Amino acid sequence: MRIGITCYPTYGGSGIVATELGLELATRGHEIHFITYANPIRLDPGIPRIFYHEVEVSNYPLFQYPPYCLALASRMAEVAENENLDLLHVHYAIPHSISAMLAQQMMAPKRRLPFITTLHGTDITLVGVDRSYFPITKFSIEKSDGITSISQDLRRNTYETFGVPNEIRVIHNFVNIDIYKPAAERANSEKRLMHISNFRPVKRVVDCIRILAQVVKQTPAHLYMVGDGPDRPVAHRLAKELEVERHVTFMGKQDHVERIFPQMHVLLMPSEMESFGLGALEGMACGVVPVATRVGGVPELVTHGVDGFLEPVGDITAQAARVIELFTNDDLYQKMAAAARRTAVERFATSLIIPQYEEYYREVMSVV
Ligand code: GMT
Repeated sequence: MRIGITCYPTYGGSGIVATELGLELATRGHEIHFITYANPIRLDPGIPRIFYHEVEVSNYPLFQYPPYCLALASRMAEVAENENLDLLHVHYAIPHSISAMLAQQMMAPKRRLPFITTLHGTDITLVGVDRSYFPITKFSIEKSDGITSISQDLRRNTYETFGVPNEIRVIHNFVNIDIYKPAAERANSEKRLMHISNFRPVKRVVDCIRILAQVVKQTPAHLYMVGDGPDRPVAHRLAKELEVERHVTFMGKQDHVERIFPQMHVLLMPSEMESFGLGALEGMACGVVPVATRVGGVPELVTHGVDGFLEPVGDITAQAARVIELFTNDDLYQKMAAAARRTAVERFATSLIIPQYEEYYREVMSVV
């Protein structure tokens, strides 16, 4: 198949899923055309069957807001025609599915160009419910030829919020278990906690600092904060205030997280809302045990007490107690780390999930 993929290329889990999906599909013989405003993160140049088409948004003094959505639609139609694309697959509803719909209409006199929208989370739970975007998000879902959601919970939420009539296919996030894998040897001199996110308020990064402050009162630990975003300075300040600064390292944005995860022991994901929790899955594939919040689609990934722990949002004491339990009971830790890896391998490996996308593409393409 010849597939055009559009996503937010430099930021967030949806871009990572879209990029890794493109890479996996190319490995399986499909031709993948990324149509984005920047080269997607995690996409090294020169990979066979992967092409990148940049969307250029020219500015004009009249435009207070350059119309990216239109530039994207033009580019999608152009690439679809020149490269004879079978399908467009857009990640994150707004504005990508509206651009895809316009491209589809531009192509209509020549041939059918179906498009699939994958819902990732905040496109529904934050942006979609915002008053200014609600009607267009609903419309974009209704107009898509296919809709996938990354968890049952997000699917339920989408139906509840928008009351759309479409069938929504759940296709969970996935992980390449050959790239994300436990280290042959993990440094055991220091107990390592990790957090990875875009440091937005929904991630509750300051909770990580509060958890750490409780943990170090009981047992030695070091917290590695990976990523960047608006709440990073707040977390930094709190670390100083709570006098745990020397136990925290802010690592900033990292390109090769598959090299970092295997050196960690526990992943903190104290999110307010999480439609799935890709970071937790990547960690679990590396044998890192997640201590997360019981929200959204996270229980579809983490089985409490088996391959990770789930506690209420904002319950710092409960989350810290789980970390302490793991850091002071090595048998329990080893058992749960092995179970975490097993979950990634047996339920979320690319070999299990990518065929679900391929199957869905065929279904959507075959509709006449
Ligand atoms: O929250 C993020 O990290 C970014 C966000 C996005 O849309 O880019 O992530 C969402 O998509 C990920 C990949 O499908 C999911 O694993 C995350 O759970 C989801 N984030 C939220 O729902 C907050």
